[in-house]
This record gives sequence, C-alpha cells and structure tokens, in this order.
Amino acid sequence: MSDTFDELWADLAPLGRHRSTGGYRRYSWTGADTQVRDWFGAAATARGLSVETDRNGNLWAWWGRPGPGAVVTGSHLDSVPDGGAFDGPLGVVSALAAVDELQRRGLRPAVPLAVTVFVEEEGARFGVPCLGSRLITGAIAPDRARELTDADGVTWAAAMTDAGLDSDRIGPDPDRLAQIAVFVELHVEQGRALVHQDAPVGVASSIWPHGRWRLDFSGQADHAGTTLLADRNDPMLPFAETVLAARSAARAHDAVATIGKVHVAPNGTNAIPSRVRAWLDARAPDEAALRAVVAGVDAAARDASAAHGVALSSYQESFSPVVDFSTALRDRLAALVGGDRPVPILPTGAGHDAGVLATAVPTAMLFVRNPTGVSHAPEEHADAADCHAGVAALADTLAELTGA
Ligand code: HGY
Ligand code: MN
Ligand code: MN
Ligand code: MN
Repeated sequence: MSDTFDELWADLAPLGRHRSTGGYRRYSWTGADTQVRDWFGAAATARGLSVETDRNGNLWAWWGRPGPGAVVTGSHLDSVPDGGAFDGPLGVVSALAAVDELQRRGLRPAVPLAVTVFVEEEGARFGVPCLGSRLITGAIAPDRARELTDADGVTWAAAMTDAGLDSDRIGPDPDRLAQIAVFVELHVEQGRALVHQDAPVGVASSIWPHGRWRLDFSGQADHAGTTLLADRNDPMLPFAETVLAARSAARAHDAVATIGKVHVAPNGTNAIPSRVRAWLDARAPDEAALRAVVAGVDAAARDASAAHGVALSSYQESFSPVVDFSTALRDRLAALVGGDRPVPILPTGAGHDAGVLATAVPTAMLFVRNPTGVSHAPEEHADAADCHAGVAALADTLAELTGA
C-alpha cells in the first residue's frame, strides 16, 4: 500500500508548485488546475475507475456503476496562494491508494464507491470556499456563483467555460446527493492535537462556524508629498485600526480573526490611496461568539472610518454554520481505525467540503497527524508513516462501509 501512495504522491507533488516559494498555486480553471485534474483522471482510470465531471465541475471516479447507496470519499486539489502540499491532495491521493489497498486485499465493494475531487474548496481565486460542494447542495445560488470574479475580473462562468465546461448547467444536484449513503473525507490535520495525543490518525467531531467579510474603505487619493495631514481622507488609517481591532475582538471571544488579503488602490508609493479593500476571515467555537467578533470589528471599522472622513462598505462573502458530524458515524470510525488504542476525536477551525455535504448526507472526517500543525504554507507536512496509517484507516473504513 505504501508504495502506491508514494508513487501517486511523487507524480502529483511537482504539479502547480511555485519554484521560488515551494508553495502551491493551484487555482481553479487555471493551467495548474488542468494539470492536476488530468493527473487525477489518469490515476483513477488506471485503477479501472470510471471518471465523470458533474454539472459543477467536480470530478467523480466510480468503482462500480454510479447508483444509490454509494460510499464516497475524496477532497480537493486546489490550494491557497503558496499553500502546502497536503491540504486537499492528501485526501485525494489517500483515497486512490485506499482503492489500491482494497484491490490488493482482493475485496470488492458491495455498493458503488466513488473518489471525488471538489472544485474551488479554498476559494482562493473566486472568493467563496467550498464552491463545488456548495453548488451541489444548493448552499449558493447558481447565478451568484456564475458572477463571482477573480482579481482580474474574470467570472466563474467565463473561467469554467474556458476550461471546456458548460457554466449554464451549474446548480443543485439532488439526484447525485440521493446516490450518496455516506461521505468520508481524509485531511491533514491543521493543528497539533494529534501530536499532543501521540496519534497518527484522528476523527473529526465538529467544524467551527466561520465566514469571510469584505471591507471597502474609500477615501480620497492625493499627493503623498503635498497634502497636509489635516487635509487627508486616507483609507489606510481606518484599515490599520481595523486590523488591530480584529485581533482584540477575537481575543475577547476565544475566537480567531485574520486579515490576510488586502488590495490597495492605486497602490503607488507616492499616492495616498483612494481605496483599501480588505477581507476578514473570522471563526469561533460557537455562532454567538462569531457574531460578536464580527460586530466588534464592524463597529471599530465604522468608528475609525468616520474619524478619518473615509466611507466604509462591508459585505458578507460567505458564512459556514457550525458542523457537528454524526456521532454514530464518528464513533463507528473511531472504533474501527483505533484498533486497541482510543482515537482522538477533534474539533477543527478549518472548513471542508465534508462540512458542506454534512447538511445533506451522513459525513465523517479522518485527520492525519501534522508534526508542526502548520498549514496554508509551504512548510505544511505529514510524515510518510502517518500518511500510510491514514491510507490504512481509510481503506478499513471503506471496506466496512461498502460491505467489501
Ligand atoms: O479555510 C479553510 O478553513 C479551508 O482550508 N478551506
Ligand atoms: Mn485549506
Ligand atoms: Mn482543505
Ligand atoms: Mn508627480
């Protein structure tokens, strides 16, 4: 089993990696995305799986005819800017290696089994995370998805069309959801709980509620050298105060808040900006705390904008309610993969397609130990032995759930 995982991993690893940062830039419907989608299609076909693309651009590789009672496993291949190698791909590669393991054991699923790759999980190019799974479940309106744009103003519809798909067909896929008896996603842990509990594999209990908000601070562009301070309406000032306010609001509510993406216009050294556009990513253990964090940030942004004669407009771009995975399924997997050792059952602050699908079908997640906990960065890592333990756990899970 480990050799097929290692081979798959070695084939995928170079695709979409940036030579100077070592990070991944696998953005939906770009050349790098085409490379990894083609890699997946070839690897799945080589295993005798039949590959299809659904109306929303998600990939499905079937073992057996697609049909009701299906057990589905998979993740995503797209990345954040300069992301790590494991976030997403570990779930896809482990799923293919788990199919190899079932075949090596001479097992055949008694129900259809599918390996999936969901599009735009990170929302790195078009802004809304888990777009592919949100479209399937109806969590986002097709027209809104079609009109999402990237930094260059390219719409999801245009980019999808350029990739050879028909964006007119995107939208809810109830027939496909009706086929799914259970969905299991394996993912690298984005934290250090498994390190602290000295376990290679864990099971997810819940996903924190989280969301993304866009804040537009609009001021007056002017000359950096000739405009007196008293005459300025500089949007950079309320923006800066809002960044600090986000940190204190998060601390006050045992939450996390990040402003990691900013667009400054016109972005000139000697020009006071006309506009600063910033994105807030906020997450908390419960929705009341999350709402309190966002309200705190919004109030601070409004007060600071008024004080500097700057206009503020804010938009909620995405919101994900708390996800509590099915305890029966969660405990069944923990017993199955743990053997004689208890398996850690962990909450996470990271969003996943499994969290979106959990609104429609029974869903579970397996986590694989990440020695440093670092994620969304080139340093993200999982040791080979732990990756192989994850494949074995996923293979055991699929064997059990498919009645193989
Ligand atoms: O942002 C997240 O939580 C996930 O990595 N998409
Ligand atoms: Mn991620
Ligand atoms: Mn992920
Ligand atoms: Mn000049």
